[in-house]
Amino acid sequence: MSNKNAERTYIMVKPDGVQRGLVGDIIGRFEKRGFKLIALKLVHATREHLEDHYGDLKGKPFFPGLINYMASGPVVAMVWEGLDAVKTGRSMLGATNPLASAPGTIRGDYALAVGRNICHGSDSVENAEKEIKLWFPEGIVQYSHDLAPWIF
Ligand code: RTP
Repeated sequence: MSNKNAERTYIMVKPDGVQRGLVGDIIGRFEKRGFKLIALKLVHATREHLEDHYGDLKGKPFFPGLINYMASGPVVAMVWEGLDAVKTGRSMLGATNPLASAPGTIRGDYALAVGRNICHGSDSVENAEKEIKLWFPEGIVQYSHDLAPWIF
């Protein structure tokens, strides 16, 4: 049975988010919301790796441009854990097209173009599991916030 309190999602700051210095803001939003940071690394991904990540979109007219964009610089790969993390993570990111993203969301606050939309978030628990395995094949450090009783 799934435990929504311990749900995990894969969140990635895309190359434009890294270049624009938005990494700290994005991490801060997830921390302040109450999610637990489970894994984090800076990666300049290969085209093959990105084609695996976006495998479902192969054949879309924007696919080559998407791979060029994602391969243009390092990304920040993260796993966040907490209550309903997949759905809540997507709502914090905003709509795929920033022009349709509400103010207060990451894309709604910082982006205008669908081809430069700053961040990625898993769209289902099943895809989150696949993406976490793809980006963190080495596994994830386990730790408990319970060890730090001053964190609420
Ligand atoms: P993501 O996977 O990056 O979180 O985005 P998403 O689920 O919200 O949207 P998806 O349809 O999976 O598209 C993946 C990424 O492809 C780029 N895109 N460009 N030019 C276009 O029409 C177009 N449509 C999508 C965006 O960077 C989108 O986030």
